[in-house]
Order: sequence, then C-alpha cells, then structure tokens
Amino acid sequence: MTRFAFIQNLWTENLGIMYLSGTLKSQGHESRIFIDVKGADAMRQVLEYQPQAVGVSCTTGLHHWGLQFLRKIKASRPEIITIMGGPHPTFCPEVIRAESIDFAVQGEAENVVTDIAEAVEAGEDIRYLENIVHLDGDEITINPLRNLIEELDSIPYPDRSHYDRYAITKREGSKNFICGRGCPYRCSFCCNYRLHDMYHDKGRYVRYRSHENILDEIEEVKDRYGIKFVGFSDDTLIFNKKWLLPFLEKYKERIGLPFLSTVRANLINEEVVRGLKEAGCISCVFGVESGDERIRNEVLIKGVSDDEIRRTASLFKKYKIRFGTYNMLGLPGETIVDAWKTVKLNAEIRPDFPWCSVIQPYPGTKIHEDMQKTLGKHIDADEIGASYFTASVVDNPHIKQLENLQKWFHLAVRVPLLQPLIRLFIKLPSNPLYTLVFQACYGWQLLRRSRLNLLQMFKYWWTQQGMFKRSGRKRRKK
Ligand code: B12
Repeated sequence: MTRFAFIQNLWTENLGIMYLSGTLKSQGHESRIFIDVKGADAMRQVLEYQPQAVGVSCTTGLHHWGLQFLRKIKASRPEIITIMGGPHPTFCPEVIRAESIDFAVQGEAENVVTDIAEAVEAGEDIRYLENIVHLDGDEITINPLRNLIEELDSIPYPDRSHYDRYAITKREGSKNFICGRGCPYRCSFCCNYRLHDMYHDKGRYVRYRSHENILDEIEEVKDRYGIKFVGFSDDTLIFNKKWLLPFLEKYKERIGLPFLSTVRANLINEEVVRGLKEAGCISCVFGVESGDERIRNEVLIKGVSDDEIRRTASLFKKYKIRFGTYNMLGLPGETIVDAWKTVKLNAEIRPDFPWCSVIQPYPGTKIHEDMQKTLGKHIDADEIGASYFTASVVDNPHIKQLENLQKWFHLAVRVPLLQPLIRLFIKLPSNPLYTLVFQACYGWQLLRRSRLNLLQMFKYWWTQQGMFKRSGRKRRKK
C-alpha cells in the first residue's frame, strides 16, 4: 500500500486529481487531496498525513505555486517523492530541472499513478515508467506515453470524499462531471492542439463514457450531497448528436436536475437546443473568441461563423436558456477596431454572461508555437502570468489598451451606452480601479451563473487572489 497526497490550489473540486485518487483507492492504495489556499494550513496537514508521494496539479503559470509547495515538502521531509502533473509538465517537461521535483508526469495519468504506487511498494525504480519525465544528471529523459484509456467506463469514479473536509466545497450546491475526454477540434489557443499530436498513435483521442456510467455517477452524487444542479466540464459535450440526444432524454428521466454546459455554436441547431432545454439545461456558454470572423477562423482556427453565433444566441433566447460567451482580447495582429468588433458582436447577441480574458500563449498551443517562430526564440513558461484575467505576453502594439478593455468588457457589452466613456478610459494607464471593475463583474457573473451564495463568493475571492494578480512576469522587451 502506498500513500499519496495530491495538492491543488483552487477552492473547487478538481476532476483530474479526484480521478487519480479514485483509481489509487480502487487498487488498495491510500490517497488524500489537500487544498493549499490562504489560511487552509495544507502544509502541516500533508506532513501529518505522512505520505510517501506528494503530487501537485499545475496549469502553466500556477507552476510557481506548485514548485514552492514541493520545495517546502523537500525541506521538511526529503525522503518524500515529489511529483508534478497536469497541463504544465505535460507541455513543459523542462520543469523537471527544478530541484524540488523528483518526477514530472505527462498526460492522462490514472494508470501512471497506479504504476508509481506499485513501484514504490515493490521498491522498484520509478524512472523507467511510461509518462514519466526525469533528470539523468543534466539530461532530461522523457519516457514514451502510455496508450490512452480506451474504455472510459473502466475508470473508477472521481473520489469526491476529500472535499467533505472543507466547509466551502462540502456545501457546494453543484458538482462537476465529465462525459468524455478529448476534443476533435484544434483551435490555436487550446492545448488540445498539441495533445492530438502527442497521442496520435496512442489510441482514439475523442472518447465518451456510456450513458449509464455517467448517470449512475450523478445519481450517486445527488443522493450523497443533495446537489441542486449539475455542471458538465466537457470540451464538446454536444459534438456527437447520436450520443447526446438519447443521453439528454435519460438524464431528464433519471436525474432531472438543472444543468450547465459548454457548447459550440457550429454544432448548435434547434433539435439540440430543444433537447437541452427539455432535459433541464438552464445555462450554456460558447466561444465567440473574437468578433472579427477572419481572426476567429484564420488566427484562432475556431471554425465558427458570425451567422452560427447569431443563430445560436437567438435559439437560446427562444428556448429561454441563459447563455454566456467566451472572448479573448490581445490576439496576435488584433487592432483596437477588431477588439471593438468583439464588443459589438456580443452587444448584438446580448449574452447574460459575457466572459473575457486576455490571450495567453500557453505552451501546447499553436499560438505559442507561432509566437516562438515569429520571435525566433523560445518563450519561457515563466514569462507567462498566473492568470488569463490580467495581462498577456503576446506581442501586440495595442496590448495596454486591449488589457484595459478586457477589464471593462462586461460593462461595454451589457451597458452599450457606456461605450464612448470606456473608449476614453482604456487609453489611460491601467490602474486598480479597472481591476476592481473587472473583479466586481466577474463576481457578479459567478454569483448568477454558479448560484454561489455571498459567503461562498467572498471566500472564493479571498483565497483566489492569485487568479487576479498581475503576477511576477516581465513584459517582453522588443
Ligand atoms: C474545467 C477547467 C477549469 C476549471 C477547474 C480547473 C481545475 N483545476 O479543476 C476552472 C474554470 C476553475 C479553470 C481555471 C483555470 N484554467 Co482551466 N480548464 C478546465 C478544462 C476545461 C477541463 C479540466 C478537466 O477537468 N479535465 C478533465 C480531467 C480528467 O483531466 P485533467 O485535469 O487534465 O487531469 C488529468 C491529467 O492532466 C493528469 N493530472 C492532473 N493533475 C495531476 C497531478 C498529478 C500529481 C499527476 C501525476 C497527474 C495529474 O491526470 C488527470 C487524469 O488523467 C481544461 C481543458 C481540458 N480539456 O483539460 C482547462 C485548462 C486545464 N485550463 C487552463 C487554464 C489556463 C486555466 C487557468 C490558469 C485560467 C486562468 N484563470 O487564468 C485557471 C487555473 C485554475 C487552477 N488553479 O487550476 C488550460 C491550461 C493550459 C496550460 N498549458 O497550463 C486548459 C488546459 C485549457 C486550455 N487553454 O487549453 N479551468
């Protein structure tokens, strides 16, 4: 039996490590998830738990936090095996050079953590296991990836029990579920772009669970936690209509809870929206990304037309499903005129939740690759900020104004009368007032969309300040 501790730094359930914990426990190992946020005292709790291995789950930008946590673990208990997994080490295996990490893990990892646990138990060498990245002297060794898990139903359910220890996650009125893995699209701003290549000979990339497997899980969680609604975290839940439509019917019969989902405007038609509505869908989000069709489809490779966006919005209005849009500003080559097109298209379709970030060239994306080619050099992940809500390292001569517009985006869309004023504001230097405006709008959307109560909202905001910080990254010098 091997004892694992997984650490996350977000005040919400993390499906990735819940899956890992569920798998380890089903194989007779021990595992616990800890939340390391302000005031949660995770370090002491982890050390008291006495794990043999500690794993942090990191996206790029948050790896600074992960490294710091593992550094403290190593300082107190050098014999503990320290591991980093998640998107950051998957796309930046060079993170293994950090002294505090023994191993980095790339990609899907249920079978990898089981291999590690078994190797630890048997006293065998972890270095040779698939998906492992390790340092041999000064050389980085990246082992081959395991095949993707073909049969998703074979994966034990995510282990949600850990979150019962935290008042805020225990009382969450909703829980997230995932119906499949992999996305068939290769948008230039998303890491599925690279994952397609990494896994090209490792099995089917887009996979679905069976209806029964998902519904059994939701039913179990509903009975245990008395949740009020369900969230689907899938990249493209509605991609396969043959899978989707019967699923929605069964969901309505067996679960009957209101739910939220992400959709794609090019996959929407009346049959799908009617199906979603009848099954209990109360809110959907889809990517507009840019109001300029050329940027959306040639730079971002989204494959969604303006007409599809307008049609999707009008269908949601017709069926009274509230909807949000994902948008990005600061795109390569984007001008202020292009950016205002994004505001205008949103103002025209009137989303309930106009969501906007600044583009980050995350490793694993085409945008990152292209930017490296243009600059003729490697862009270090350490330059990228901890959040896509603050500032971007993308080379764009208008970036200051675009970052400012991102802060005012919600108001510019929801209150078009303010647009002339906002045009003036964004020319001024960025300042704390703009950040405050953004945080207030962000909080308002969370409150309405996720139905958090005020206390939960406050705690979330207080402990997640990292998501809003401009972070230590330096702006790229030309
Ligand atoms: C839902 C989601 C969120 C949710 C919840 C995130 C969470 N931590 O649970 C919210 C909305 C809060 C969120 C926020 C952010 N997100 Co997000 N998110 C996603 C999304 C859509 C699905 C994640 C998911 O649940 N996948 C399903 C599970 C089963 O897979 P998984 O998480 O990859 O986990 C597997 C492996 O990675 C691995 N693994 C994961 N952790 C660990 C740890 C160890 C020790 C090991 C060994 C293995 C391991 O094993 C797991 C099981 O196989 C992904 C896109 C995607 N398709 O993955 C983006 C994604 C992860 N997010 C991304 C980003 C950028 C962010 C933010 C930084 C954005 C911001 N605010 O600025 C924040 C970071 C928040 C944080 N502290 O983690 C990027 C990361 C890119 C990168 N190169 O790092 C992604 C990949 C989207 C993209 N742009 O391509 N996100």
